[in-house]
This record gives sequence, C-alpha cells and structure tokens, in this order.
Amino acid sequence: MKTFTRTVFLLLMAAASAVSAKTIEMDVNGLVCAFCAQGIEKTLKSFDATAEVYVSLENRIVAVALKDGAELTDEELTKAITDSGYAVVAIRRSDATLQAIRDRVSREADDE
Ligand SMILES: [Cu+2]
Repeated sequence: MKTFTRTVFLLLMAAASAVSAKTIEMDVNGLVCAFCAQGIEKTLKSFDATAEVYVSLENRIVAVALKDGAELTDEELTKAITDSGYAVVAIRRSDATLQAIRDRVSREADDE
C-alpha cells in the first residue's frame, strides 16, 4: 500500500511538472556535423507533441518547443536520441521560448 501511495504521488508530481514546461532543453553528446543536427531534428519533429526543434552543434544543445498542452517524457526523448546514436547528458524543462534559448546560446558562443 505504501508503494502504491508513493507511486501515485510521483505520478502526480510528474504530471504537475509536465503541464508547466513549454520547452525541453537537452545536453547531447555525439553531435558532430550538420547531418547529425538534421537527423536529430527530423527524429524529434516526428513526435506529435513537437512544435519546433533547435540544435546547436557547438554547444551540443538540442531544444524542443512543445505544442500547447502537449508533453514528451524524458524516456521518450532519451530513447529517440539514444536510438539515433547519441547520448543524452542532461534534460531541463522551462518556459523559455526556443528563440530565447537560441539567443542565449549564441551569446555564450560569442563569449568564448
Ligand atoms: Cu554527423
């Protein structure tokens, strides 16, 4: 019974965080060329929940903007990227727009 309560709690927590995020940003290892970027973009766009994809090769960042009310789980994303031959290092969810992430990444690139 305790396990059941804990499972329900974790599911509720997951649902609560899922509803708020608009963008999922991932650190991905193994992206080296434009073909990698294109391939990963195509893979992630195949999800119904995906509105837009941004890939930064230099910063090894892949960001997915979600459609309103749509959600992709960490497992779905990790599987899609791992199956393509890359490794997900970190996953962050936020309400930042894809443009905001794009701007931040290009600023970071300028600083280097
Ligand atoms: Cu490549």
